[in-house]
Amino acid sequence: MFSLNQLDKPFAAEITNIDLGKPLSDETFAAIHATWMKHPILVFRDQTFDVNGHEAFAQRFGRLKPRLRKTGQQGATAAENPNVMFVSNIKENGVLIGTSPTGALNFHSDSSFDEIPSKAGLLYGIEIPTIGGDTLFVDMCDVYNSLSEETKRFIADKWVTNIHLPSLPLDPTQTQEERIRTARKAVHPMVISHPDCGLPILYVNRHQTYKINGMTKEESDQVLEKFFDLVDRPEIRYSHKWRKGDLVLWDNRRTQHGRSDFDPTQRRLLRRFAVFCDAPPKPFHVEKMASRPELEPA
Ligand SMILES: O=C(O)CCC(=O)C(=O)O
Ligand SMILES: [Fe+2]
Repeated sequence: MFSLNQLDKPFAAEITNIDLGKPLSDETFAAIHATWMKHPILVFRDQTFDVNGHEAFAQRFGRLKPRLRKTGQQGATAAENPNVMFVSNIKENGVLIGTSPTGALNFHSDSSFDEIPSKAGLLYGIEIPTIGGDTLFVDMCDVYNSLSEETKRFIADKWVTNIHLPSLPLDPTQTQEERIRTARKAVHPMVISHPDCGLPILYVNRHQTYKINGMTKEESDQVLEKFFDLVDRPEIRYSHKWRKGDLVLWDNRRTQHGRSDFDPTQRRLLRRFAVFCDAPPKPFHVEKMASRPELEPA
């Protein structure tokens, strides 16, 4: 049906001999989905679909999540389709056509600052710099499993607040306090349960997790920093070196991703669709959790 090769980490695999631009039978899609549940990072090589083919494949996974920025805003594509997003440093008429234009990116799980984040990201490589700009992936189920029993007990009943601080140039009239207060935010369990396979997943990330609820910011920073350092270890990541025509599909519940730096004078253009989760992330330790708390004032 298609060929599968494990990449240098067991959670990542490469799929060849499939054209995602052609209609896929239910049987083929079910085989892709089952493979994805075993390897939450799937790299499909040599894809040539246009934006419609890309969108049609993304829609097989569920309802598409619109991009954050509106057409005409800095960092939004000019495309009328509200679901397509570019990750790019390219400017047209002096305006960035995509988000996350330059530099390294901290590990994160897309839209974890929304009550209903995305379950899948589908990123397609169009223009690739010659060195750097790798997308880095970590399996947060593995990270959870590597924790001591004492740490697992400590985090079992915790909620965290995630916030969205945009990667684009800051509004110079806002103070940092105002940015945090007015940012898009959501409260989620620190350990979530994978909705399809029930596995425990550590759900905090350096880019978006602002605070553990019920702790002071200082206490929380100290605790979170240890988890962020665990995620940052190079030996546990799969570094995706892009080739033009790659489509990378990630399970956004189970994995986090970041990016290595690259030469800002080289063009980088990737096109992305994201798919909504079916419901807010659920706690792994339901019996230990009080009901979802209100947002704490920042
Ligand atoms: O630029 C990249 O490699 C990753 C960008 C990213 O975080 C995303 O598309 O969600
Ligand atoms: Fe992302």
